[in-house]
Amino acid sequence: MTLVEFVQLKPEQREAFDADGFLVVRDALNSETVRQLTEAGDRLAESFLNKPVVMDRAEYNHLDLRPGLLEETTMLSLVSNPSTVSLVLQLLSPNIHLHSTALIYKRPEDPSGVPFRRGWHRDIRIPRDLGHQNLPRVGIKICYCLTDFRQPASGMTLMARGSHLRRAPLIVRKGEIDPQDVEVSDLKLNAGDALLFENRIFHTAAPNRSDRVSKVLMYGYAYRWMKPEVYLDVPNQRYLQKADPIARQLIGEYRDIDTPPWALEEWAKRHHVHPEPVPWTVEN
Ligand SMILES: O=C(O)CCC(=O)C(=O)O
Repeated sequence: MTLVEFVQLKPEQREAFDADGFLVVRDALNSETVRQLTEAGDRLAESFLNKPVVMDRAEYNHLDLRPGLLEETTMLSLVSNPSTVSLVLQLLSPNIHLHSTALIYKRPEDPSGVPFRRGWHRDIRIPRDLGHQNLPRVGIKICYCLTDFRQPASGMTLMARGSHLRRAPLIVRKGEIDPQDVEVSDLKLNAGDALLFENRIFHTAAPNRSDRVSKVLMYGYAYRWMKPEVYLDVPNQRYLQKADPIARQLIGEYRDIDTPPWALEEWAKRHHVHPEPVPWTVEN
């Protein structure tokens, strides 16, 4: 896939993303692409999928595989998926690259099992250094659904709607697992849909109480001055040889942040979505 195809971010999509901290993109992938990605994902997850059944051990039933995804040709080409990456570019800027990759599978757990402790968090650990006040938006993850998520509690990541603007930690009452004063969204999505969410939104993994394995791929994009996760730090030359200039930027070939990101800047100019330049000084 290449970014030859341009998808305009609609004003109402921008408003929804700014207000909620996330955005659903329906039918971001066609069924053939979902099939190919699932085949590749199942290959990578083979030993996880073949483990004996043990209910009610979240960590045992949850796979979060990060390195090695781009070895799969379909997962490599997903890095430039036009229907989603076009939108991420317009929400951040052309100065971005791939920051993380994850294949997340959750096996079914006992539907009547006790609720388990959540892992509510904001991404990239930025609040550990900057606190919760005045956090910037610096990255967006694209969660691609490889299975349907039509029933509640079927393994979709939970989002605390609007919590990206929160200036304090979440408040969870003693003995409870979810925060009190925010709307917890368990989104109903179909295979092929994508969920975009930004780094500041509080979100958590949740158990899969359905009777099928839940499957998603999550690709995180961030400004080029953000160091990617360690397994993407040095781009593999084999990936770069197969890539066009835009994919090369996204995979991380443009390492000098003082050099402009030509490939995506030109793309943004061509489609009239290049942000206004920000000067260092202005004449008074
Ligand atoms: O496994 C999940 O559903 C959540 C993943 C997550 O929290 C993350 O990628 O930051």
